[in-house]
Amino acid sequence: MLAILYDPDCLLHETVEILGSKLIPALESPARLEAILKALRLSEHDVRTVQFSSSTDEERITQLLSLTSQTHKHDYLAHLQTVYDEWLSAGLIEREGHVLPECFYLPTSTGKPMRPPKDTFARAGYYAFDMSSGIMSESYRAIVASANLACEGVDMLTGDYRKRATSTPASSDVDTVFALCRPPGHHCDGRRAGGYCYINNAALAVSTWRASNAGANADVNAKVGILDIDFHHGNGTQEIFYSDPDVLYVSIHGEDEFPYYTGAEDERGLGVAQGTNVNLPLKVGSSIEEYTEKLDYALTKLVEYETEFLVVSLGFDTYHSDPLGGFQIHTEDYESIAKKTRQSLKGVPALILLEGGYVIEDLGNNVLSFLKGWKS
Ligand code: Q9C
Ligand code: ZN
Repeated sequence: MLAILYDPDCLLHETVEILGSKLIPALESPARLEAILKALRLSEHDVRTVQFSSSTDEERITQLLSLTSQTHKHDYLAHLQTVYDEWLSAGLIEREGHVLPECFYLPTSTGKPMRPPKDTFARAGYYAFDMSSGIMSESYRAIVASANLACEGVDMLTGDYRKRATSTPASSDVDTVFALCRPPGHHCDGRRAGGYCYINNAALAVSTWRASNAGANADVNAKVGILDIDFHHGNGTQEIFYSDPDVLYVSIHGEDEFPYYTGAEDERGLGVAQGTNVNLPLKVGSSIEEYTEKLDYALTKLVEYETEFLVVSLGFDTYHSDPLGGFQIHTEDYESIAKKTRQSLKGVPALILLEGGYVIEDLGNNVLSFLKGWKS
């Protein structure tokens, strides 16, 4: 059975970005999620709503933060929570304003360790790598709500969700959860935001999965496979698991596209994790046939690895008319992509996390097409 998870607070984050020399509403907008919800509700899909901010369960809140801290630096998380208020008090922005960095952290030859600057204005650039990760008044609430969906999704797959929420039917045999995360996560590397991402939801899912295994005296090092099929390379996810042999990260993405400095084939993982990072860059303009070849290879890798838990970083910016993408992929193709993936990894519990996808008009249908293929 497939369950879909949504948190209304994910709609609250609404920031701006630079296009050319103009400040515009960020393409990663609440309208994306609204379009998906509308399509799901008009179809037979049941969407389960959770609202993290209304949770009074102190233990749960502590748990989410502690799981996030396993892959994200404490000072970075604190920055996400406080920077808007600090900028407001310092008179750097108005109430409707957005925190946007001026100057990014520079690697130097001094041998000095990275250290956050004292000045709150300067700190914005220390904790980001681009200008597509603005922060406004409600951002933190949405960021945490989005992250929590990844956590809840894992809990549903492991049965921990049932233990906490007694109202949930005891016999739910959920083997796939689609978490409607917004903001997305795969560009965040645990110490800085970028590419519309603030917390790496996929990394949090892995931590949650391991914590559940530990609690159940099961194998904490159970093998996790991450299939990243957003148009962009998931530099953040790659970075977080680059030395971890128990996570296989496989990504199909536009060659030489954003985030530009990562995603090459020769990035294969470090030390004992050599071979557990697989980048499959594909030329801009590639067809679904060319895409499918890469996908088949990616799935073979995930099967050979003996993936026990699958995380799919799912972006719809591979769509032919996406303003940030560049593949020739159409609505019906998502059905075959999903079907192939599910068939290759039959029986493996799967958490699907929403990443990018910016053609609002077609986003709903693209999601429905993917779900149709997954369930077939
Ligand atoms: N002025 C994801 O798809 N650059 N992120 C946008 C527009 C950032 C994409 C530039 C693209 C980030 C999750
Ligand atoms: Zn993307």
